[in-house]
Amino acid sequence: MKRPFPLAVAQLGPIHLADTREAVVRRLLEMLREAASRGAEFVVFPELALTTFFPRWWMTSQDEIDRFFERSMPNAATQPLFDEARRLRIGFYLGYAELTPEGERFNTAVMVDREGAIVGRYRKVHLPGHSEHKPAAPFQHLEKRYFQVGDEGFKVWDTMGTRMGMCICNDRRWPETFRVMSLQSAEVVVLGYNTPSVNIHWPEPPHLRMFHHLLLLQAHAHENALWVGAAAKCGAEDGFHMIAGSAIVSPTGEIAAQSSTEEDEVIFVNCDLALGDTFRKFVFNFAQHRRPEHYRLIVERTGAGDPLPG
Ligand code: ING
Repeated sequence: MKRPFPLAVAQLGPIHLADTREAVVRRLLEMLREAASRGAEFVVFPELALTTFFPRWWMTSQDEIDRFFERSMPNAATQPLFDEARRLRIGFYLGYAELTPEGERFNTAVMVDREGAIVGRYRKVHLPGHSEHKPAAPFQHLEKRYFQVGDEGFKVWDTMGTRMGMCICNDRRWPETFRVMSLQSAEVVVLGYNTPSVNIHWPEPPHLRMFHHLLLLQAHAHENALWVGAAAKCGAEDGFHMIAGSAIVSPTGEIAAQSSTEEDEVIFVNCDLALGDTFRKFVFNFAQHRRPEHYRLIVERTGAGDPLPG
């Protein structure tokens, strides 16, 4: 029996330093309305969807850095998005830089239900890049400098008639991210990303950025029997290019929809959650085929490394 979950991914083109949050929210509203017109009940927006990818810039003044952070959510700039989503009865994922009342700073995403209520929050765990200035590099990647490591783990929430989890960008490169959520019976994982096309550490062939991005989404979706929705912020922000490749991936591991531009673009799939049931029952059946005691036996008998180290 089909279990429909109409999902849209709203890809954002560049956000430049000079762009205001209000201008960006107008773009998000336009895509929210398009998604609703195509029957979506949930929309995925990108990581850090309200500002340019500011970790590319070396900054020393905390006041200057904090201009990119939100002190509350929703707030004056984003309230129109929450209001319109509630009117359209659409839930959404929104990534942004969070500055807490206690002065903590996270790369955060919220999950908002169809009543416009924040039902879940995720703070990015895998912070890539570096914390010191690399003056010789063409751009910086200072997430380790501007954010703290997320302190709430990978959770799964019962909402929108399914069990849905969240992650952010670099998290998608680590198998633990999706496995921890599928062990909590997630059926859907949604994420946003800002992925530079150029590697500042070695002359990586450009095609590998997109190849690895899609490979990881497809592999982690399939091996965890998940629908995965991934929204890019992409194109050249003040001249610094980031890949697109927004996609909705099925539990089969196949790409069900993919963006074809590097601009604001909505993709949509009427996902059938029952597809995941099949793989959870006959292939990735943790209770039947993935027994923790099997791993313990291996470690006891052979002294091999713990399969789940750390
Ligand atoms: N961006 C990139 C990402 O993980 C990166 C950084 C790219 C790390 C390629 C390693 C390899 O997609 C963010 N924001 O995490």
